[in-house]
Amino acid sequence: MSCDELLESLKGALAELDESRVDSLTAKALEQGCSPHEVVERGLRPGMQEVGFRFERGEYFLPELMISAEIFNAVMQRYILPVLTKEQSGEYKGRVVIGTVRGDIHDIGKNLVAVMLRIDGFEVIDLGVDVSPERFVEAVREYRPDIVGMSALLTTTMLEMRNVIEALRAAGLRDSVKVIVGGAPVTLEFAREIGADAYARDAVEAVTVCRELVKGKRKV
Ligand code: B1M
Repeated sequence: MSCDELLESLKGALAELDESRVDSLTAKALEQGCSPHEVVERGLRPGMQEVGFRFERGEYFLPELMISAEIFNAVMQRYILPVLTKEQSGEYKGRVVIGTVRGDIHDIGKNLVAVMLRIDGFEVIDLGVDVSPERFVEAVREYRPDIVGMSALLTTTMLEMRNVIEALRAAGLRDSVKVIVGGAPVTLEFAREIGADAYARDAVEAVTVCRELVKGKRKV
């Protein structure tokens, strides 16, 4: 099977919540030479999206969403992270405070962004999920990061990103950090509208964008 075919099957296996097939197809795809990034972005992430569509259509319920997250995390731990961490660059790039915004407990994408940033040489302070604007402000005071990263997966919680930016402004800290936002419902237009400095569609792009942000080049 070609890489494309393997990744298509991987997407289907995750959508079906077939853990052993997800496991074996991930291993095969990596053996075949598909990059870990391709496996995640063209196999696993579309599989998760399909789980989401089935949830919307009433074919899946909350337990299936939770199972999909467990399967995703298991193959990340078993196959993807060991390959990625071998690629560690080591050179220090800067400090990032990251979190999933208030009201939102989705953390798979945020964790992936945090891992990729660490591998690239960023120091990452991960505030976890359901992070209030006050907590972001406190963390900026405490850690003095170069960048604040926010993730949101719900159309309702993405609005919290604006509140964080406003809270940073009110605390007189907005100019001391660059702000990057991301997550499935977030767009470049939304990032511009709320006054973020940058947006990234996936974890690899987040790394490239953060590198540019620390060099002071990028403004959305
Ligand atoms: Co929920 N969920 N969920 N869920 N869930 C979605 C997001 C949903 C789209 C499913 C659907 O209906 N189609 C839908 C939101 C609809 C909407 O708002 N329009 C939804 C819903 C409704 C809910 C609940 C409300 C369900 C309920 O309770 N009735 C509930 C909300 C809980 C809450 O947060 N308050 C809920 C709960 C859950 C679980 C806890 C069961 C579980 C999450 C487990 C966990 O994260 N630990 C879950 C899951 C698994 C999903 C789906 C199926 C998968 C999400 C995922 O992990 N994707 C999701 C469907 C979907 O995504 N389309 C869905 C894989 C991950 C690698 O991709 O997170 O997009 P993603 O991250 C990407 C990019 O977005 C980007 O890079 C990442 C890597 O490429 N990125 C960034 C992310 N953050 C970034 C930050 C950056 C830059 C890039 O800079 C800082």
